[in-house]
Amino acid sequence: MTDVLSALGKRTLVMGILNVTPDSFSDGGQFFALERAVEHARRLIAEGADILDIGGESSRPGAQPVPEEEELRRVVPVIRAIRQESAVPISIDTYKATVAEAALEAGADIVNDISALRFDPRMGEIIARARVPVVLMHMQGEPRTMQQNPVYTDVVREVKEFLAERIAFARAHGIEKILVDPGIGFGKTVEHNIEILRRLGELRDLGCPILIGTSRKSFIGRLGSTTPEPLPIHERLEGTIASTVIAVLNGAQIVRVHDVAPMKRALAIVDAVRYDR
Ligand code: 8Y7
Repeated sequence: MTDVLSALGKRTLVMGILNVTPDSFSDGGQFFALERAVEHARRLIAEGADILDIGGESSRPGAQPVPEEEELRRVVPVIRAIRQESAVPISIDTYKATVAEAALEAGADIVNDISALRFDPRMGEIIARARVPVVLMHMQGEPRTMQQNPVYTDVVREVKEFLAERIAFARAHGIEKILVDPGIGFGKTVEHNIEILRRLGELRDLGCPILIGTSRKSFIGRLGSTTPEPLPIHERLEGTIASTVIAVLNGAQIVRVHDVAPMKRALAIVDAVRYDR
């Protein structure tokens, strides 16, 4: 199942984003949210997603935390349902050890922790015991306030030093499979995000596969717009593809995106050049 990671170095892997948040269009409650999520998962799989990243709490700037019980109610049934019909590798997007534990029990294969094992003291041991890969992501601050005034002397150096420290921490807990992520948009200005994309190659020295997520993020909406207003979400695909291609040419091996089919079409060309096929 986690054999996906064996394809690393052969082609770029696409992680499809599956947000499981309450259904705002009907009053059907949990059941309809589950049905909608499973249908979206089927679509991501059909489009060729190599991994699904399932999350029950928004990490968008300014978002409020979701209680643990609610997060569990959202993600666990979705993971179980997908597992019943597909062997697609599943990543659980959470920084809570209890949620990670239940998700792994339900069939998840990877833990994507935006806090890089900092927010929950039990996370390291849960992941080590399950012997699954972890994604360690850089973030300055916390989601609710991180975009208020991010400051760095040298953003790439600081991200790299942070990730090196978190890799050592994960290894000390007995975690062996480690992916790193610079955390585009997590406590970063537009300029910080640009600098990270330009110099992403410096993170190769860490010796871990690099994952990156630029999909539909605010810097794309701002850079791509010709007016003071950022581009609406549905006009951010081209910027998402451009930024992802740059990241891949600079060493990213896994890309986290909403729009799997267009990204797969773009990466077929990138991979043909990059991996000489
Ligand atoms: C990322 C992420 C989000 C990312 C990793 C959004 C959960 C915000 N972004 N996880 N999660 N990397 N590893 O706009 O960039 O998708 S949520």
